[in-house]
Amino acid sequence: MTNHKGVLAWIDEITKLCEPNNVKWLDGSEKENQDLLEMMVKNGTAILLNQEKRPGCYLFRSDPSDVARVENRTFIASNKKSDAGPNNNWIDPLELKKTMNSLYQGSMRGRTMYVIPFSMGPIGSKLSKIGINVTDSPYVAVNMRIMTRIGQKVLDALGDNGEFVPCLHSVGYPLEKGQIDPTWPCAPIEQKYISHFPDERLIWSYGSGYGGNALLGKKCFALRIASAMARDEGWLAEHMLILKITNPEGKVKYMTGAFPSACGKTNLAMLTPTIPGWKVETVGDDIAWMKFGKDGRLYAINPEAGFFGVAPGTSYQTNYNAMKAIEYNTIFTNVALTDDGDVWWEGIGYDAPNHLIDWQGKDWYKGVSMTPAAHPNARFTVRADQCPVIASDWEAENGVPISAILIGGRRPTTVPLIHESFSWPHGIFMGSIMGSEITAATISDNIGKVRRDSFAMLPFIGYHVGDYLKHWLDIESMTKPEKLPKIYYVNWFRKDEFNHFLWPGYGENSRILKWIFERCDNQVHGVKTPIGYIPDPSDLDLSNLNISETAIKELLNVDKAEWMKECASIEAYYERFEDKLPKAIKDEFDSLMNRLKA
Ligand code: OXD
Ligand code: MN
Repeated sequence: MTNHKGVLAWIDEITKLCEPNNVKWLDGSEKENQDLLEMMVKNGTAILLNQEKRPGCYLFRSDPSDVARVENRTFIASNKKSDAGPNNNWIDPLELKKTMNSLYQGSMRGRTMYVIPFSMGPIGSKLSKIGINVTDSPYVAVNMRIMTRIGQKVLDALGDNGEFVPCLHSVGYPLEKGQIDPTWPCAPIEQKYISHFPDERLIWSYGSGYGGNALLGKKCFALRIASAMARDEGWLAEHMLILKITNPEGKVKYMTGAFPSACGKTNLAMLTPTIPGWKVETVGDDIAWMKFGKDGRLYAINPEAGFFGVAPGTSYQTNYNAMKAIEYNTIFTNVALTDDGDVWWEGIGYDAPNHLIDWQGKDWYKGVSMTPAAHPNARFTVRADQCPVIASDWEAENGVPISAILIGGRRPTTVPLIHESFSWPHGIFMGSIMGSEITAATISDNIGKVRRDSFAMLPFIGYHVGDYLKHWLDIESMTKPEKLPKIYYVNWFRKDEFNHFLWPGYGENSRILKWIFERCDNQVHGVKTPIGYIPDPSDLDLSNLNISETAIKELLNVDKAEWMKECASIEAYYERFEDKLPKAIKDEFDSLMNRLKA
């Protein structure tokens, strides 16, 4: 319980607005969690999986209309439209509140409203922030317990007048007397609103129960609202993994990495190195908050406490550690169910049995059914400390010092395996242009075009992307140059003329991490190219790797003509920044053009 007047007044206000049948404050205990899960099994919302094969595991199936983040229903309602920028949907905050208030009116009728105090980051750490989540979804409640730190201890840390972000969530499906509750209640798409009020640090989500739309600690708080806080307070809230790497002599470094979706971010965070004596451990797989320490270096925390990972494609071959983590105490959503009560998905690393129940609860037959058995965005939710390679200091109160920032995307052409920036502003320029090439698997009429996504943050910046890049540039003046992490652009996805990947990826990426590690210590030199420093092939550890010299040459090739084309495409992307492209970024672009022409 709490004496925090602000919290109590807000809960009172929401109770009056949403009219739930009951209000339940969650204390975060195991018993409370079990009760919620049992209730959901009883009412058919959850399926208890085979407890011998998957102890403590549950399966949920969402409504087919509610399977992913809905970017076109996500809003940044800043006071001024120009603060939201071209990267966000904007609605005037007063108008949006009016619309949403009428939706919230009585929206929790027939349901229990859960009050979930949660901490993003270790409870009590100066780098952490507190939120109070109100939701009418018990599914959200059990997921929030995994993804964040919840309960009474958070209220204790908040005290009587601490700062908190109110996070209101309703599935938008009030129940009238006698009305039957569907297994996955949600509102129609045009009534879904994932709304952020960055000026008052407030989140209102309505109509969806899925992932980033509903687990408000993740994208809504830890990225969209936190990025606005970070801009105002002089730190960085980023869509980045955090990894710890130890060399054979026992020397440790920490790196963060920003990648758009489908680039193997979770795999990189949990990588098993193929080079002897090197160790990689996980601090975080999705979000990093970085603040300056007393020594002038940037220190990162993972604000989350769990992984909400994409299941399809995850196998013991692609990500052994994630597979080990999800062997128990895991919530699965929209994966397929086997006849013996286990889970299956496309890319799990072994054949489907002849019969499954697919993610929509329908019979699925191998070789006959034409649709995927698991939804491509099916997820697992698991506590971070279940990962066998979680770093012992992953919850370090003061964070971990960052030596290198990695950025990257899927680029079959043009971008070499690795290049290092010349300077901080040059690194920010590199981050601004990163992205993935669109393949046949995505939007067919744009094949070959690059979808640029500055720092993989376009859908997650709570303000204007131009101001965001300016903030990254401003970071430079907050410390001494030698204290700043170095910035590296990696591309594991370069292909040869026969459309084959040139680089084996996965655990072999440790070879590139080793080069970065050694560059940070000035143990190896960089070869200057117009786009940045690349490795001298003799400095890359390629021992016991079956790769040809031609492939290495191709992987490190910087083709001026290709980069001139790249520049034309970058210029087109920058047009979207209106008048807010920082001058330093434009200068970096001009310098690149000059180096390419030289
Ligand atoms: C995620 C995403 O779910 O980036 O992490 O969409
Ligand atoms: Mn993400």
